[in-house]
Amino acid sequence: MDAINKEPEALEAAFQAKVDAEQRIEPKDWMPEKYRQTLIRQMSQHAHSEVVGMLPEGNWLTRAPSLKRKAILMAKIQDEGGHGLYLYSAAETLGISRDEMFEQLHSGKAKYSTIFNYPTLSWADIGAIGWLVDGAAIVNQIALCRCSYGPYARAMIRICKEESFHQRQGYEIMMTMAQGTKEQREMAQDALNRWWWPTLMMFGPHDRESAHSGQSMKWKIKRQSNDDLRQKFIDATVPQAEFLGLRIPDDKLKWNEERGHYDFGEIDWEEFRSVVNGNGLCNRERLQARVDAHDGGRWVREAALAHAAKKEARKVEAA
Ligand code: FAQ
Repeated sequence: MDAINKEPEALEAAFQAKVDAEQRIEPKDWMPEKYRQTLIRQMSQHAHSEVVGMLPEGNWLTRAPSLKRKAILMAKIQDEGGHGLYLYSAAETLGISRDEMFEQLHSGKAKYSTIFNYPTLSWADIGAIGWLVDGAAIVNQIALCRCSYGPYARAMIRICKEESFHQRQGYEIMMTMAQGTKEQREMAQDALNRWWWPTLMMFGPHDRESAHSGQSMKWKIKRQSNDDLRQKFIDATVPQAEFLGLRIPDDKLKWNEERGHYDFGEIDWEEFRSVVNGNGLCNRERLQARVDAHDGGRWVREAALAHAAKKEARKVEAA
């Protein structure tokens, strides 16, 4: 039956049945308005995170310790920009324009990941970001490869492949430093100390506090809960830290034989809320950098539009 002739309840039931049957929802399919809005929120926040996420690493481009490290870091940062672009494009299929999404970011209405509001104080932070932040992003995004919305799931497959390279390059920096001089080992440990807890916050609040999880899991936008993904990340990362000879800054971290998982200490949720609400160490600086970049690029966008219009006019004239 044509979607137009169906009652809203029947449309919703057919939609849920499709999701339950693991069929993908595509842009032209009927979808509940709240599903569309939830995806726009999550995908645009995800895109903003990728783009703002270029800034902490960008800080070290001019100070990378060798030409090779500089070239690798440049390529990684460009990948993150590319991820933002796939995600903005995927979100546009839901009927929001890129300009609207930028406006939401620049006005402070849209969120982006808390992790990018922390400063990068030493070269070891670049290793820690690749190892931990990209590592956490992969754990979260592998689950999103099976998201019910087709364009988001497909974007995630490519993004995960690139994040996997990013994670390895970060781990390799940490390995080099952990096997280096005493000062280098101390820098690596200091970076782990500062990035560990903020990385755990990337997975969002506890399941019981998570406003959107229930509905998003039912719609198979999210396939695993915030706490399950956080645990998965910790279980995978602790042996990696041991291999580096570094200590994770959590006295409560301990393997629990019965659960088959690591137990760990409580996250400072006060700090999380404060960073979400714009009061992290770098929130203002990050947002200002994005606003300035957007304003600074205005002439390029205008010139590109003028060029396209001129080309089109010439084509019409010639015809
Ligand atoms: N930061 O009900 P929930 C990367 C907000 S990409 C800020 O649990 P949900 C690549 C949440 O938005 C990293 N806000 O929400 C890279 C919601 O607020 P709202 C980004 C957070 O959506 C690496 C409220 O709290 N990845 O790293 C955070 O079901 C290196 C309630 O929370 C993604 O965005 C947070 N950490 O679950 C780039 C992945 N956590 O909108 C450069 C896609 C929660 O009601 C360098 N997103 N909030 O005002 C997701 O998987 C989900 O959106 C979650 C949150 C899991 C983040």
